[in-house]
Formats: sequence, structure tokens, C-alpha cells
Amino acid sequence: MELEITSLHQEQYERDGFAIVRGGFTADECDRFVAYMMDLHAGRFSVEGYPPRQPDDWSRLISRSLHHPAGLAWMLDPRLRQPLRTFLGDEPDGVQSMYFYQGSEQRRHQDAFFLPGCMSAWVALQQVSARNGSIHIQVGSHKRELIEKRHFRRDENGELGPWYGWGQDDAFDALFARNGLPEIAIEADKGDIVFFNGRSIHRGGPILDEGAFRHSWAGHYIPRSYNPWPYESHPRLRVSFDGVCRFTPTH
Ligand SMILES: O=C(O)CCC(=O)C(=O)O
Ligand SMILES: [Fe+2]
Repeated sequence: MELEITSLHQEQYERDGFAIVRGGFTADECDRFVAYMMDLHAGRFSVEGYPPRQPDDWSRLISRSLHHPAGLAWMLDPRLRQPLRTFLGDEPDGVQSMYFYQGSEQRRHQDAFFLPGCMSAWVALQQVSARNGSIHIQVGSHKRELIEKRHFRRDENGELGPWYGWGQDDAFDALFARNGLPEIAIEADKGDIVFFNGRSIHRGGPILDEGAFRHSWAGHYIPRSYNPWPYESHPRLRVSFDGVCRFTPTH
């Protein structure tokens, strides 16, 4: 099964910084992934590097240089390859995935701040709405400023970066306000995929029903030709859709 990326998706991605592909994964695939992650959480089976968690620890699970089999399979699902290639304009390499048991309520940010050059494929594994904390995206913000880590520091000449002295979360809120663009709350059904630009300002929205599950998954990808890895102290594992693993040198 191929994911159908229409010219409307492409226009929306270019114009707004994101595109929603409805029903990209089947309900059955989502249910099986959720069951796997619940079993992993409870220790009903074990994967090295992913020990069972405390029963009340539903914080997001981030995989970078080590992937559990289901997360790796989702990150490299062949259906994601062509859409990512289209949106990135290059062959995609997976660099990270996150599993969310619950909404994150993460404050506004740009993923490219953390992972320069990246874009995301975010998948609702159940219905996602304000009840369990939808994601909010500032429409068109991908065409505006990107906040970078060096903006909070002095440069090599001792000059203060443009966000020097700011707290990171406050800087993103200030940029959001300065952009003056609308923000939308994504409503998604099980299996819907939200592709979004790493420069788009987004957040995990408020959760109305405290403690509600919001099973969802996000994969983060960089273009194959993107080689610098300026902000990490360790070489970064990137996995291609053909299964080849590479390390990006740091410098
Ligand atoms: O799902 C969320 O609550 C936040 C998602 C997010 O920030 C991301 O996938 O980059
Ligand atoms: Fe994010």
C-alpha cells in the first residue's frame, strides 16, 4: 500500500509547513503498536535498553542511537519514504523517534532547534483531540526565523547572540508572538499522519482530561545530504530506508 501524497498535500506543506495524510496507517496496525508499547512498558517482554517502567511513568520514550524493533519498523516503514523524500527534497534518514503514551504539553519549540535540518512524521495511534492533548502548529512559521542554540551564546568574537539571556521556552513564545501567525490545533483520527517542517513552531496542547492516554508516535528525519551535526557531543546514528546505518561525524 502506498501513501497518496497529492498536489494539495504538497501545496499545504510548502505554504503552511505541515500536511495531514488521513488514514496513512490502518487501525489494526495502530492497535498492535499500542499493545506492543504497553507490553514493553509493563515488562511483559523485554528489549535490551528498554527496561520496564514504573507503572505511573507515562512520559514520552525517546529513541536515538538505540531503537526497539517496533519503533525501528515504524521509523523505516516503506510507506513513509516517498512522502518524506518529496517534502525533504532528498532521501530521508531517520535520526530519532518518540513514543507518546500521553499528551506532552511540551511548550512551543522548533524541532530543528534540537535536530538541525529535520522534519517530522507524527502519527495518531488513537483519536487525538483537546481531550487528550492535541498538537498545535503555528501555520506558516517554517518560513520565518529559526532559533538556533548559538543564538543564546556569544559568538567567537564575543558578540552576544540575538537571544542571549533569554530562556529557551520564552524565546519560542516571543518568536511565536512576533510572527503573528495563526496557530491551529490538530484533530487526528487513528492512523492519520501529520508531516511537518522542523522549522514550524509547535507544541503539545493542554490536556483537558488529565491522565488520558494519547498514544502517538513521531519519527524525525534529516536529508541524506545533510552532513554537519553541530550540536551533539556524540556521533549521531542515522538509519536509511534501505536499512543502512550511518554515523554523522561531529565537529
Ligand atoms: O506530540 C506532542 O505532544 C509533541 C510532539 C512534538 O513536539 C514532536 O513530535 O516534535
Ligand atoms: Fe516537537
